[in-house]
Amino acid sequence: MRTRLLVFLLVALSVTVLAACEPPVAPPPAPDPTPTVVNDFLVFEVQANQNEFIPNEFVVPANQAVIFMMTSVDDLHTFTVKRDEDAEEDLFDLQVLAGFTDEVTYTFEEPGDYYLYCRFHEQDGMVGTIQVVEE
Ligand SMILES: [Cu+2]
Repeated sequence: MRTRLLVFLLVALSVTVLAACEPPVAPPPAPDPTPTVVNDFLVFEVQANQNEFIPNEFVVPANQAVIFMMTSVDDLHTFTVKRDEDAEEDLFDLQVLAGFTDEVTYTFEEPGDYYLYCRFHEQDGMVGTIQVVEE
């Protein structure tokens, strides 16, 4: 019984050591597209990488406070939203530096499709949709 515990501990220790030695070469895994609920906020994780939002489509209930938490992998990106593509004003504009994660909190009131874009890479197709649905 003692031996078994010792073997287990040794294996656990070597796995930990190996994990710590792994070089940080692999790109970070894509975020889970399913939002989580934290203190009545609906939290969406987003990744900005190679001029793409991952994911780039979101479904949000109206009148629900949401948090978009974006990690930028490779560049300065923004998570900027307007009522639609032709709207003059942004509803909000989150800027995230390469290697950082930041968040914005917003409550959409009117159902419909909202336009998501990156101010620096919209021309490169870095756009998306936030679909606000009835509660
Ligand atoms: Cu960008």
